[in-house]
Amino acid sequence: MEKTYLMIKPDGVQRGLVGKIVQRFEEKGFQLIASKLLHMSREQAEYHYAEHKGKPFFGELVDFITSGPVFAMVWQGDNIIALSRAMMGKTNPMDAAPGTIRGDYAVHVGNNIIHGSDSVESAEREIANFFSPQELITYEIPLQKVI
Ligand code: RTP
Ligand code: MG
Repeated sequence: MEKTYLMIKPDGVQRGLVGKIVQRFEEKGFQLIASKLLHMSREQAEYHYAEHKGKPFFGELVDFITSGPVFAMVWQGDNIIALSRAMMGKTNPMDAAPGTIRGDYAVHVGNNIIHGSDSVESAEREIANFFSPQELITYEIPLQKVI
């Protein structure tokens, strides 16, 4: 089953949006297999955003993501990487459609509420940056069938 790393950024945590955002992914039909509130180190942040190292916004991005606690989650489901990014909306909330998380709750690109992995490789790397394998709790959902 495909897994992804979803993270409610410090702005989403401070605005009390954790419950609403978790609810969207539950209602979609995805399965939560790990979660925790954490305040990441600069090292973890620089590793998480390594692909953006050298870009003009990198310093601000690391400052922001380490400025307060984030709500880190691992979710699983078919095609969850693409589907969760569609639910999040475009990176810049100015371009994010209403009905998406960023479209509904955010205005500025630097404060766009949520992160989601963009590939299977990124998801594996990002999950390992914040969770040990023992923290991923996979479980059967007997009444769930795929048709
Ligand atoms: P994320 O990694 O946070 O899920 O977002 P994303 O894939 O949609 O966007 P990405 O290109 O990976 O950019 C990572 C985060 O950097 C901030 N950003 N700021 N000031 C800027 O021009 C700018 N561009 C990107 C955003 O907060 C974005 O989520
Ligand atoms: Mg990204």
